[in-house]
Amino acid sequence: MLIRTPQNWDLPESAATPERDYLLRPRRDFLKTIGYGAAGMAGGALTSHELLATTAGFPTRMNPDHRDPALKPTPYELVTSYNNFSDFGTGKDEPKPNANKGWKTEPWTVELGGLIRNPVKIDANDLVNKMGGAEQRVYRFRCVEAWSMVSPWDGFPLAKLIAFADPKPEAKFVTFTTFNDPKNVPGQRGTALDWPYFEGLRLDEANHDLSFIATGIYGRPIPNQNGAPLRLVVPWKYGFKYGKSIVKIDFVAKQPRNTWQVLQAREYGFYAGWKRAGGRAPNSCRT
Ligand SMILES: Nc1nc2c(c(=O)[nH]1)N[C@H]1C(S)=C(S)[C@@H](COP(=O)(O)O)O[C@H]1N2
Ligand SMILES: [Mo]
Repeated sequence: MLIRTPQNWDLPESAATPERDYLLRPRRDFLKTIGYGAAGMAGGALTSHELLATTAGFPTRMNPDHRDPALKPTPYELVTSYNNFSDFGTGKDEPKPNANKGWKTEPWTVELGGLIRNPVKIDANDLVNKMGGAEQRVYRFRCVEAWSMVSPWDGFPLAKLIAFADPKPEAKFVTFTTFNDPKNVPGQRGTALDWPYFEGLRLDEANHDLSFIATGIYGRPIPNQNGAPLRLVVPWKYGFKYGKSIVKIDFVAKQPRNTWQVLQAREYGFYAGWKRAGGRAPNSCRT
């Protein structure tokens, strides 16, 4: 990861999507609105590729406990076109075209393993249904490169998945292994990172009410470039913790080494908490 000078991605409030355009309308109206060019939604209708992402759980419902009016969402078009997904290129504009050139994110299998009583391999859509469907939460997230976005994420609390996996007492950490397909994904044939991209959380942090598995953005299935069909979101930590396109979740006894720590341990730690002393999680989504 290059450390870059701050960009102007901290958008002025005037550039953000007005709340009424996505929060207060019935979902079907909202989809119509975003599909046909409301202000702040330059994206237009869904492409066929976008429709291939995991679709279980939609339409989703806003969780009012995780919708702070002070957080003004970044427009859909920006959230889904300015990306960090090194597997598909290091330029912010590369993941969107490169991850939509035939890379298949459905069907998709996720494996739960390690120190748990319910090891399982499960289809991503079946997993969402097992988790009771999807809800929407608005979180800010920050990249260590000094830019941030506010996204309405759809998905389910990671704590639900942990309860389903049923960890044994020896399990103290959770790891997230993301997909590895060097044959079809050129970036993964390079040596920029130690593939596959790999992240971890302490079990109690993973069980925190804010820790989330996202399967959508703005009420739509999550696009490939944002980590279809499921990716991690932990709003009090930096974006590099948010492993995208996860294939395996393991429960382990010892603190693992995450991808960026392996590359540059002095700059990227394991906890990577945003401005929070001791890496502790906040009580609300306003981070
Ligand atoms: N598999 C994978 N996951 C990843 C990355 C990556 O390169 N590969 N980059 C991380 C970084 S540094 C950030 S800031 C976020 C960016 O997520 P976004 O593109 O959806 O905004 O994804 C994280 N997850
Ligand atoms: Mo990042």
